[in-house]
Amino acid sequence: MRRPQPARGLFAVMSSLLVAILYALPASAAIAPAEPQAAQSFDAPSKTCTKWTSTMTPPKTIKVLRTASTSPPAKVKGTVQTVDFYEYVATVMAAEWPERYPIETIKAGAIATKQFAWYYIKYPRGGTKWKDGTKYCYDVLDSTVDQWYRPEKYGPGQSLWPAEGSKIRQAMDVTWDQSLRKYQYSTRSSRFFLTGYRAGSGSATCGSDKTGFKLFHNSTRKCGYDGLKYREILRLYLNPRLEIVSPGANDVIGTKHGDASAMQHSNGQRTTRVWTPGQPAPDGGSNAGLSLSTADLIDYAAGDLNGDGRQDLAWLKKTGSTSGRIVVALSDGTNYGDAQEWWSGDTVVPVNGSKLLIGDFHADGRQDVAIFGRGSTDRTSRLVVLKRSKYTNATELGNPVLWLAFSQDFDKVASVWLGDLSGDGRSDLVVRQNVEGGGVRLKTAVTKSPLPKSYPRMGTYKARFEDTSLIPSKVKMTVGDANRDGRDDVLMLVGGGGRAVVERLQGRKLGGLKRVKIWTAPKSDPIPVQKTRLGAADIDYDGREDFVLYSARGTGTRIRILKARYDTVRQGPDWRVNIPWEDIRPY
Ligand SMILES: [Ca+2]
Ligand SMILES: [Ca+2]
Ligand SMILES: [Ca+2]
Ligand SMILES: [Ca+2]
Repeated sequence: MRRPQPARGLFAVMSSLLVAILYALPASAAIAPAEPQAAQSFDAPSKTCTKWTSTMTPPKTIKVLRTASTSPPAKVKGTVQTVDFYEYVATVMAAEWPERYPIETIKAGAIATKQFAWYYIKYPRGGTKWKDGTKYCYDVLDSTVDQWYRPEKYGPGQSLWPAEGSKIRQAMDVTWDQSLRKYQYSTRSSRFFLTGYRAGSGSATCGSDKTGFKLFHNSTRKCGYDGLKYREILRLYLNPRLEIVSPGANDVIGTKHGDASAMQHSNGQRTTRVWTPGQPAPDGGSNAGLSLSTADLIDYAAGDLNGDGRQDLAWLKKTGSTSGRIVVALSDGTNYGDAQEWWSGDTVVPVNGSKLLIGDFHADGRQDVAIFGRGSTDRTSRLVVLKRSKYTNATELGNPVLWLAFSQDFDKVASVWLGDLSGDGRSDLVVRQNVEGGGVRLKTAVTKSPLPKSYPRMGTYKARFEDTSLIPSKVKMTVGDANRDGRDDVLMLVGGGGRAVVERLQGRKLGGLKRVKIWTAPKSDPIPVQKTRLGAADIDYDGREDFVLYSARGTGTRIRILKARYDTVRQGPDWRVNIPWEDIRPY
């Protein structure tokens, strides 16, 4: 999640000059936008109005042609207003996706509302208006031809303006950096498409009137009541080939781009090292170095624990055989801040050998902390979740709740990750086993949706991938969404028997994994897989998590980025650092 900068003051000043008019129209669906229409073609000079070409970062402003009549002295009809884009979306949302809707429906609406306007800023239709002898261009109309925009009723300072903390503002903030695409197989490219929404039939049930391009107020509201999360709603209405683009995974430094992050293991100490794109060949890590003492240190993990879009660091310290404390250092955008104790108590599972994991188990946009540990009987394991229930209490984590207790010999777990394979916003579990006699196996369990009130909260734990031809020491894996379909994938680097191969095991709805080979390392620049460790981050800020390879090179380490594309990778950046490869652990 990423909160936008506070809205700028320009429009707030303008709106205060306007006379509030109460419109009789209901804040509902009668006021949905027109059908999507193809952008017309124009001469080059008139093609841009609000000049904004990015499809990754939302525009800052929008030009709106006012068609509504208001009373003097603030007659706006026929004028083009330049409006802060965030304010524009909030004002439209207040009318179109009101507070009484379920929050997940509002989130889906917030993405569609933002993208509708963004689309016409990026692909202008060339609208102009003469006023007092001057020609003004505009991006959208304030009427139902586009989206209903009435700041005199719903704008800042008015009674219906969505306040900070309202459902609308929460929904907008959680989804602000997210946008939608349709993948096109024919051109192997993704299209930033025109979203829309309409009232739809009052009798339609959730999903029954889906078309692949629009949302419907009536039925998506029912989806919200049915317990669907916004990604599930978007996928239901906008599939096939929908991509939910959520860029910047693993941004520690606060540049928005994802960073390469690894812990340097040395005697008695663990030191964070973070490398950020745009800085050539940094040496010895960046300024985000934080040192942890190894005394009683069990494990550490990265995650955004305060919802500002930056990855923070958490670690687990042992205080007894089944008790510990969780300490957090928040990233301030430049460095990790002071260590704060967030929780201490009974860990339920034995602390020794346990793994600390971070993920969102409730699909509420807040990252929770989990501990994966030994089960209470032989050859079993357990996963417990400590819920982060609100942000207002800066340090609050709930006590561990049993999420899954299952037949998995704890001593046979080679690696464990959290990832949202099913794409509902809830973390699922991925366990790697190295098969006796050869090969690699992955087993998964998916958190149920909607979430059951009591145990078990996960579906069946079962094998989803197995290849007995693989040599475990030459197979490196991590988890991230490499094809930006909103579902996490297992990123896999496979060596042995020739040149190294990059593969993606694509997460699927029920926790399945679909194997797709995407790239073979060139002969001229091979990858020493056995002496490589794998991390993931969205280095180029396109919503696809990229492969971060840490490979042994001389006495140091080569950090090599393979940027994920749909069916291949692009190489770079490529850094060399003076840290022995043996000491580096990606996190
Ligand atoms: Ca954070
Ligand atoms: Ca999930
Ligand atoms: Ca994926
Ligand atoms: Ca990327």
